[in-house]
Amino acid sequence: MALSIPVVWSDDHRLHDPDAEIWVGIRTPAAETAPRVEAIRDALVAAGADVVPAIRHDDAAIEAVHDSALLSFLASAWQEWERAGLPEDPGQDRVVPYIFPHPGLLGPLAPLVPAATWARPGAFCFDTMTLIGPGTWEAARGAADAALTAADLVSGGRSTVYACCRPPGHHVTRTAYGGSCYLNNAAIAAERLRELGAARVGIVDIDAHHGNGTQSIFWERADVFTGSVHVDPETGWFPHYLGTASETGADAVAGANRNVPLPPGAGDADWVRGVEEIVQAARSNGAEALVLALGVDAAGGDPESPLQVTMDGYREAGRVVVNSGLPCVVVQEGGYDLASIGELVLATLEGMDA
Ligand code: SP5
Ligand code: ZN
Repeated sequence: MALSIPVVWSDDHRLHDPDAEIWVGIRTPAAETAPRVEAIRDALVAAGADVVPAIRHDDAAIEAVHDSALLSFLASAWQEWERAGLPEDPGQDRVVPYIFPHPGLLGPLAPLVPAATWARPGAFCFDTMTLIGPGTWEAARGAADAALTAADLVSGGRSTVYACCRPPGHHVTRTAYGGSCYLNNAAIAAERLRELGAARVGIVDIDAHHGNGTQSIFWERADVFTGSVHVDPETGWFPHYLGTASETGADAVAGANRNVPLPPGAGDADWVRGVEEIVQAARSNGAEALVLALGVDAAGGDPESPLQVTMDGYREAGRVVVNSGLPCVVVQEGGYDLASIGELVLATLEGMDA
């Protein structure tokens, strides 16, 4: 039987080619590449899914989540980099930060706005791995539009809609990008669901990495529950500085965030239990709709994480989410093994398909 869940898609993702990640100062090949979502789309179309084009939404839907200074930086970063001549001298063809307005640098002082183009990215980016090139902004905008279009369809009565977002989004906070992400597509979808009538929304993040950006954006919010099951950052994994179980949301809304960190090597049993725990917590928080931040990098074959989830594990996670009885926007996050990524997303959506 054909997959009945629609796939929202933007061709604009192809405009984004980060090419590389700068890790410990070394330029290494990018893991987050265009063939990722092309492989996902091919697998879903082969399973009979309908492809729906992403509809352009007003900036207001994105400004509901992100600081305007971050958005104007992202929209103009590449053009400014090029105008400053940096691709020729010193020969850097992507926007990369080099100095950061670290709290330890500034103490009580407010940062200056740097006069040098090459000093500005550090004010908005928290790592060196998330490069900006000529089409990055258009692609990120297209991914956000895909998430918004999926949220519109779910608000209009569809029970499950999949947004094939690229670049991914869950590491981006209100004010800073990183982790191969530029706009927080899941957070943008959640705010859209609220705007269109859901009083409370739950975000269930099953990417292998902690959804730090989503957690941060809704930290003080009772009306958007956030939960993440991920490889324990305290065992040496990105985002390294946060993502523990003790992070439960601001005091006034304690319990509105739930983290389930797992040890490297954890497989289906522990991971699916973590997904259940988060879905249950979202329900307890009164969620009327869900956003599933679907990273398939927790799979055993993925090069970016040590978790060992199988195809059946992802299928079971899909069932757990749909058994909540809540409508759900599914947003693509990570997943880097080109050979299996399409089948992993398909397995998850099959688990969700009525
Ligand atoms: C959306 C998502 O899954 N983002 C994950 C970003 C985590 N990347 C951290 C990579 C850490 C260093 N890996 C070394 C490989 C160098 N190419
Ligand atoms: Zn990830």
